[in-house]
Amino acid sequence: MTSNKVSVVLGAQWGDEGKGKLVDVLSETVDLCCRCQGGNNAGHTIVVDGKKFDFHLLPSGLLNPGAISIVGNGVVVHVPSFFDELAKIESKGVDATGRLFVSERAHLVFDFHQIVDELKEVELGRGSLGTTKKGIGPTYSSKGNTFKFYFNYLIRTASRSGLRVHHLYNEDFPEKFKIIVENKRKRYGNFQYDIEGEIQRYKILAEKLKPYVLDTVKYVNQSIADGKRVLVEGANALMLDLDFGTYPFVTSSSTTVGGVCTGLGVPPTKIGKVIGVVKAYTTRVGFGPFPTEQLNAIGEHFQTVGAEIGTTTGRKRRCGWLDTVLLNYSHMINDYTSINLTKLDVLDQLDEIKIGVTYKVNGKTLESFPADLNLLGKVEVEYETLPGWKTDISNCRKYEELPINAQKYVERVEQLTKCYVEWIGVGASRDAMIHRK
Ligand code: 2SA
Ligand code: GDP
Ligand code: MG
Repeated sequence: MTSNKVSVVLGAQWGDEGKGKLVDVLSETVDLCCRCQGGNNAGHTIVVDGKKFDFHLLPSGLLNPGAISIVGNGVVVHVPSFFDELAKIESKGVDATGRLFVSERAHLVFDFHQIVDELKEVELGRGSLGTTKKGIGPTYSSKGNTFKFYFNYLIRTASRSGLRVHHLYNEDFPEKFKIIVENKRKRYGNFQYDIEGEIQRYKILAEKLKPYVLDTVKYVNQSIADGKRVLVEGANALMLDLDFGTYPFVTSSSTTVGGVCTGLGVPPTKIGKVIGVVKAYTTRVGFGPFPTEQLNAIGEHFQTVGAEIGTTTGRKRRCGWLDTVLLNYSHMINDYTSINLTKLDVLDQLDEIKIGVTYKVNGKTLESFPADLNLLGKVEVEYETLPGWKTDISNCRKYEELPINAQKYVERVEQLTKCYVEWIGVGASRDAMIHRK
């Protein structure tokens, strides 16, 4: 039996590579566009005819009127933000009626999770992570993996105390909600929170949400069986993955291709293309080591020319050269079938361009990407230097139209990563993309 395969778009670095734009471009040819992890910490920007759309919780495929959008079971959902974002998108002329669904199994983010997110960051002090304070970590921690003190031992346990979308429709929802908030107050101090007011608010929100709630596991699998074209939009990125990222400076979900299976209930045998989105340089928001970071004029160039400002929090993104040690680690875990190299135009004015190719500690080359951040913080990066092209490439739409030095840069990235660069971004707008077949 031949089966239809799911295509996946994943961030290959520390996020903000331009996943939203590729998803928007690809969604013109799909029937379903699904989010499988993360929440409204994500910020995916799409520019169409000069109009800017920011997606946080909702799939970027919503701009394509022919695609059904799915918020999968692995996503954490703050219901008020769901409706705020929907209203904002609809006010720009997008009609989402009957084509947006949220999994009944998705965990709920409440305002108290956001309060706790902030309190935890304060508690961590100098060791804080620089989260988006959207309550993502506390919600995933209620769902599953969490750390607890047990007779002086710090143990990893599954908390299983979260509330999911379907719980909104149970009679005992208020009671469960109260117990959870009280427990958080025991742990974090008696923070201000109108529990009764919140319960009343969620009575109304639950009714409003009803038409969007679906058994998405069944729906997505049935769609695949029916030969529908399914696209998955990864949020955050490999280096922010809870297991494989620069722990603890990571988000709280599985951002790898594995997260697609657990976040949608899709078997691995149904996954086809896995497109890694790679920015032509590197950025990260939040704290943690960043070997190719440039705290100099080059970093400022990327920051200003690339407009590197957080889509969700407005924070300045840290910037540095492309890092192929990191990319090869990312590629090993996700096995990208091809790459979308984005923001190549941001390099237009540079005389020369560097690519990080090796990590060394005390003169010795590291054989694999370090798990220990003390070690990662110490690495010296060896770079290759390529000549720039000093030409505006923003109007190029075919590979052959790129200046020869830009082509050489792309081809060097391919050699270093052993992965085909299928898509090249040359500007923010939807049409500013080169597709090599
Ligand atoms: P969280 O809030 O618990 O997920 O934060 C944990 C770490 O994950 C990082 N993180 C992100 N990194 C890049 N982009 C993200 N989305 C927004 C954007 C971020 C913004 O598109 O710009 O606006 O600041 C994102 N979301 C989470 C975060 O910085 C922490 O390092
Ligand atoms: P995402 O989180 O991976 O979807 O990326 P973000 O939307 O957070 O950040 C990417 C930013 O770069 C957005 O402002 C996009 O509009 C913009 N962008 C995407 N691709 C390109 C490109 O090829 N060139 C330029 N100049 N901007 C781009
Ligand atoms: Mg982003």
